[in-house]
Amino acid sequence: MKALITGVNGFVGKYLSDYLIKKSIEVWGTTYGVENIFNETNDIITRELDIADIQEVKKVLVECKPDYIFHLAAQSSAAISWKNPQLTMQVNINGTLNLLQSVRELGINPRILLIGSSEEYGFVRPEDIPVNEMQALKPSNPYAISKIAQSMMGELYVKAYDMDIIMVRAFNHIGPGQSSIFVASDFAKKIAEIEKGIVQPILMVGNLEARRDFTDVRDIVRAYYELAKKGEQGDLYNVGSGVSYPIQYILDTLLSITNSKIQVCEDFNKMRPSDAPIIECDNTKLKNLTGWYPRYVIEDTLRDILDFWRDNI
Ligand code: A2R
Repeated sequence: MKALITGVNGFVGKYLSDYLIKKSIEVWGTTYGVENIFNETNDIITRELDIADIQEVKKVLVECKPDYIFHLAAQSSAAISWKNPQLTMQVNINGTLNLLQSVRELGINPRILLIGSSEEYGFVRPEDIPVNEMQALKPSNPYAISKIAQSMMGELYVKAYDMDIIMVRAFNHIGPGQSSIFVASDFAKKIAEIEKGIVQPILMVGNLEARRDFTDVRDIVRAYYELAKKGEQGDLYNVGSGVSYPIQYILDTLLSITNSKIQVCEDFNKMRPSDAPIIECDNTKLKNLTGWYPRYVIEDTLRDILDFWRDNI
């Protein structure tokens, strides 16, 4: 079995590649932009690829001939999608189209997982919690729209060309190695900097009341693998723990692990008044199909994130 992971150098790609290798799957990965962190001991065959270039996409597919494609390559930040909506659409929509078209034109038939986001649901009313796959889509940023377009293209290619595609909506995932533009990593990195005396012992925070469904990235990649094995062609699955925590809990847990005395201050620039108060995943469909459940408890995940920053600052 051979799997191609686009965006293997990203946060999720590193964990997914490790997991697939442990399952004795031959892993190929495409890298972009950053220095290639993989070397031969990682057992991954890597190719540089700009997903926006269809000729490059075809070249990689011809060479690799994957049984599975995990399409992770993306402009993955909602915040950056406001600053650069064109780039977001180019990478997330055209990039996905390049992948689907290339597979079709080459006449190969790998199983493809298109990784979307809970951002596609957008503003969810508390009475619609937990969010299942039938929830109306009310995107509130360009990134969310790009991922909706991706899912719709996926569905269309299944119907029109009978391609073997599965769509995923992943809820917030966290873990060691995530960029500090995401909340848990942001807090943990600051705490590690405070512990080392690099910055003043003050932590600036945004809205602490919003509740989000946080899942450990190591559980997320296990769900992707299960869906690649057992998902129904053309179906769409939520991936998330099913439990939501207030951001306040993330903060309090991290503060309880450090010995540093830290002052917490509100930063009005980090407040997003349009945020949905609560987002929680209905993962019934995933659970019924695969028996998946999250194995990591959030307190352990947060400790691992803080330890990561302690080691990497
Ligand atoms: O921007 P970079 O240098 O970090 O590279 C990212 C890569 N990427 C691309 N690959 C090929 N062609 C492009 N034009 C292109 N632009 C960006 O995709 C990065 O290595 C990878 C995405 O990784 P992360 O940003 O770390 O996202 P994460 O958290 O691993 O999420 C995986 C998937 C994404 O589709 C998200 O939208 C979704 O899960 O939630």
